[in-house]
Amino acid sequence: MKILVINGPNLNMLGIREPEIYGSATYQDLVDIIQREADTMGVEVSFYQSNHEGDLVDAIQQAYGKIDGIVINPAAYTHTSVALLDAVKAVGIPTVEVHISDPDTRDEFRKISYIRAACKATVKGKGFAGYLEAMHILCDSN
Ligand code: CA2
Repeated sequence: MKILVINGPNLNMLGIREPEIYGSATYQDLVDIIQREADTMGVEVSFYQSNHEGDLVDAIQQAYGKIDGIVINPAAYTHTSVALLDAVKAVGIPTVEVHISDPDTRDEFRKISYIRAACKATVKGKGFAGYLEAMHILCDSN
């Protein structure tokens, strides 16, 4: 089982600003936590982070035929991007949407998720543990 973990804009800044919302651990800490869980599960995991919508679309397309499941936190593009929705639909790879915070309890504009329609599940408001739950959802249904 091969899983690709995709993180969108500004998530490379984890631990640097807004610790009250996203915690004080860094993006590298997130990668390390996911890698450890993947090793325990016997899953092959790879990582991609970009601040650019088209690069995220490219990463999803490049996963076609190579990756069995995608865990994606599209960050702000959750609330704006039909392109990411279309990319996930196009490749047909089982995908789980993750949010560190719970966007539904924040600003009104965060209540919309375009990508959700193409995802098999959404995990939100569980911090970094949400990424691990997402990997388990993908593995359990594989
Ligand atoms: O809760 C999440 O994971 C979000 O996807 C994070 C996005 C936000 O736009 C979504 O509504 C919910 C923002 C990521 C920004 O990350 C930062 C990390 C550190 C400092 C500042 C921003």
